[in-house]
This record gives sequence, C-alpha cells and structure tokens, in this order.
Amino acid sequence: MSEWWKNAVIYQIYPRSFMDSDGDGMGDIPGIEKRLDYLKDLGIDIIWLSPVYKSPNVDNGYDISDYRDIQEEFGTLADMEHLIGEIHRRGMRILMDLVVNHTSDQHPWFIEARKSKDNPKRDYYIWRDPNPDGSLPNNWESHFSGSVWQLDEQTGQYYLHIFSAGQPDLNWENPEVREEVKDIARFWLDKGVDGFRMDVINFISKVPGLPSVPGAKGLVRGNMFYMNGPRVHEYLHELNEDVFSKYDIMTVGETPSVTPEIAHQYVDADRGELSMVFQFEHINTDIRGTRWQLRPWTVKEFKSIISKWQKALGDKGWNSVYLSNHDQPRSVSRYGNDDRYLLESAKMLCTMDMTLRGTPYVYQGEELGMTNVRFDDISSYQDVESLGMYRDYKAKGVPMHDIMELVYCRGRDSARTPMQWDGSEYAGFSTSRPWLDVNPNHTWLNAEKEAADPDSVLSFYRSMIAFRKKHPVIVDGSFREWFEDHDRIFAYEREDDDERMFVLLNFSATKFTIIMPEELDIPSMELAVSNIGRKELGGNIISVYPYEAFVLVKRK
Ligand code: TEU
Repeated sequence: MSEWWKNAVIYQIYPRSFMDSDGDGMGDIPGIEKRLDYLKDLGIDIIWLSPVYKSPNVDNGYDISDYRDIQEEFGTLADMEHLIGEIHRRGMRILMDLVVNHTSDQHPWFIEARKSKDNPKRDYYIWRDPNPDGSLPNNWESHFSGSVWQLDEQTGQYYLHIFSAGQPDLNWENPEVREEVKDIARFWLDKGVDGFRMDVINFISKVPGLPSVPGAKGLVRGNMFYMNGPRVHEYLHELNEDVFSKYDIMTVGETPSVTPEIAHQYVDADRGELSMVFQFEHINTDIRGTRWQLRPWTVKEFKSIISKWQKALGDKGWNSVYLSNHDQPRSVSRYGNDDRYLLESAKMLCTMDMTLRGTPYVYQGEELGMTNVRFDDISSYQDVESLGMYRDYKAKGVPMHDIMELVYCRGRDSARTPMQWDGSEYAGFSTSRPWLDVNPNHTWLNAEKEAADPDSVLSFYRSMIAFRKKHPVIVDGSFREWFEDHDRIFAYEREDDDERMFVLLNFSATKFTIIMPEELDIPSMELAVSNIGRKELGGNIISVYPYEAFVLVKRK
C-alpha cells in the first residue's frame, strides 16, 4: 500500500472554533466547507477534524455519546457526508478523531452499564468496590483534577475515569468492546474517511489490579499503570488486522509518555499497528509531570529531543512533526516571541516544521501566527482542565495572580479562541458572540490581511509548504545535526542522492555571529529560504539576526 501520508501536510481543525455558518457563535461543518478552498490554496493535503460526534461537551466533544451521529450544533450526518465529498473533490483527504479510550457518561452503553451490576453492558467499563475501610479503590489522580474514581450511587461501586467523570474509561479487556470499536471505525471508513487520529490510544490497556502508585501521599498520576500498558500492542494489532489493513488509510496515535523505543513498537511497518504517533517529549520541555508545574525551557534540551527523534525514527518508523494543537499553548507564544518578533519567530518555527523528516501538522491559526490570549476574568474561560486547576489551586490558597498566569501560559483555551478570518467584531468567524471570545488582536492579525500581504506569516506558510513538496530530500533524506552545543540555534543538514540541504534556526532574540564549518561548504550552496528577506549569506562568517531562519540547498 502506498504511503501517501509521508509526503502530506496535515491541518488540524478544531470545529467549534473554525468557522460558523449559521450565526450561533459555534463553528460547524458547513462552515468548514466554506473554507476548504483556503486550505487547498495553502497546500494542505489532509484535514484532521477534532471530534464532531454527538456529545454533551463536558470536554468539547472528547466525550462522545453517539459515534455514528453528528453534534447538532455542528450539523447533520448528511452535512458530514457532503464535507467528505467536497474534501475529496479538491484532492484532499480527511481524518476523523477516534476517541475510544473512554465514552461519554451519556453514551447508551454507560447508561445501561450503570443500571445494575449484572447489566450486559456492565463489563464495557471498569468498576471497583470501595475498599473495606471505605477509601477509594486506588490513589490515581484524574488528568482533570480529583480522583479517577466516581462513586455510582445506584450500585455502590466506583467507575474509572482517567479524564473527567463525564468520560468513563472503556474496558478493552472485554472483546465485545473491541468489536464495537472496530464497527465504529468501519462505519466511518465506509463513508470514505481516510484514517483516524486516535485519542490517548496508549491508555487503553490498564495494568491488571489497577495498583496504587506506591509511596505517594494523596492523589498522584497513575501513568505507569495505564500508559503503554501490557496489552496495548495486542489490541492495536488486532484493530489493524481486522479493520485498518483493509483500507488505504493512515492512523496517528496520540501517545503521551513514549520514548523512541516505545514509539517504534507502535509505528514500525512490520508491527502492523499505526502509521505514526504524536510523542510529547519536545512539548514537555517547559513542564514537570503535569502541565501546571512549570520549569525553564532551553533551546538545547528542546533541539536535542527533536534531533533524537529525527535520528531514531528515520529509516525505520515515521515521525509526526508538530508544535501545537488544541491542547497546547500557541506555538509562537511558547517557542517564539509573540511580541516584537512575532513575524520572524512564527516563520522560523514554520521553517523548522516544514524541513524536518516526518509528517508536519499545522494547527488552525498557526499559519497566521495566532497567539495566546489573556482574558481578565476566569469567567471568560471554558476549558474543563483549566477550570479544574483553578478550583483546586484556589482551594489550596495559591495566589489568584499565579493561577491566572498558569491559565494564560498553559491553559488550553488559548489555542481554542476562534479562527481569525478578518478584522471585524467577531473576526469573520461568526455574526454573533462566539462560544469563546475572539482574541482582541484579530483586528490586525487575521487571514484576510495576511492573504494580501506577501510578507505575512500566512504567505510564508504557503511558500514553505510548496517548498517542501519540491524537495523530496525533506521527506526521504538523512538528518545530521550541526552546532549541537550552541544554546540559541538549531541547525541541521538533510541529504539524499540528489540534494543537500542546510537549515539554520535562531531560537533567540539575540543577534550574533557564527563561523560555519568548512566541511559544510556553505559558499557553494544556494540561499533558498529566508524568513527575514535576506538576499545572500556572504561567506563562512554569518551574522545571525533575531529569530532568523534560512535554508540553503545544493543540487548534486
Ligand atoms: O488529550 C490527552 C492528553 O494527554 C493531554 O494533552 C490532555 O489535554 C491533558 O492536558 C493532559 O493533562 C486528549 C485530547 O487531545 C484532549 O483534548 C482530551 O481532553 C483528552 O484526550 C481526553 O479525551
């Protein structure tokens, strides 16, 4: 089967914030359809749609109550079928988000399951009696604050929810559950979708007995007992054998806590599991443990992780390349400089994404250089995770100023403010006040303005995506890092039989001079990309400007 996904550029749409077609302040499927030409024009090959299924929206669609129907606010199943057709008509492909570690507590399976201990659906989920002393079954902390256990009054047992109580975990040990998942996948594949992004797919197999984390005081993350668990590969292989391998599709697993060694087990072609995974190591370089525990970020650590993955999943396996999504702060605010060097740094990050080996993902608005937002009051925020932290930290007496800073720099709503199409009141996203307010900077940072400006971030993305497609060395070539010890620049060389490419990225606001090693033979190379409008490099001694990025090429 062809590996079309290796050459592709993928664009993630967060449907509630992309485009509203009916003026209710909520993005929808007909809205997405209206903007398909924008994506085609950008050079996008594949669209990944965050969940659009029926959902009570405890976690914005990541809590699904019907996998075969569409959330009313987003449209109908017929709208979705039409969208799939329109995407294909433009020569693009579409991935759906398959969220099957858990369902919504409003899913008919769970409604049945909680009715009685002997209900036929009971074993679709994970239940435990309280301990004899009345304490919780174990000490695991939910990702969204509090315990992972919720007491179900009716039957007197607890059910497991790694995320919110509205997201009970499915019991994958039950073969009926696995058959249900296969049926859901077939339902969408038969409608023509081209694959899946699989939500926290490495959480599906729990260590038997669900042991407490030893030696911990209070609630702690039980990661080691459910991430990359004992049967996860068996389950994924089964899914692949029975379903995925029968279609020409791609799959990308969302897999927090994987090392390259673990990732190989998910993505190597001979394993028959997934096409690629999202690893989290490079985006966890400014946190410890959970997203709310900050630590200083350094270029050196960040680039060493990226290099490690480039080398490890080069010839065998495959990388995904991403800096942001609907769960992460805006990339330019996090790794660039969203103030004085917004333009330069957004383009620098784009240069990196489009020249690494792997499939690059652009998260909606990233191509405009959209930034984090700072709303004054917590009441403007909607994210279940941020609000959970807010309640917890407030109860613990953490100063309000510190809590709000965490919301600003780490909260997920920064990535979820509506897409900035133009400078009008609701950013051209909607004709009424959106479910989450627009970022006030939409008056000057928006797609309409950027489309008309050859020097904009948007224009740069368009040209970099086109550049990537013209240079197969980016997809197939080897990767070699240069200046490993430099604490501001990330530099690397890509090479195949036809071409040699050298990329230099300044991750700082500092200007400095570097001397290029003779071995690189810089004077023989041609300047192909510059994010600051450079016309030439000069010789081997180069003045590097703040957040500068350039790419040099040489045909062999
Ligand atoms: O995310 C899972 C995940 O590991 C995190 O990125 C998550 O956002 C949380 O911050 C962990 O601290 C996936 C989805 O992408 C996310 O939107 C969902 O909320 C979550 O799973 C549950 O479905």
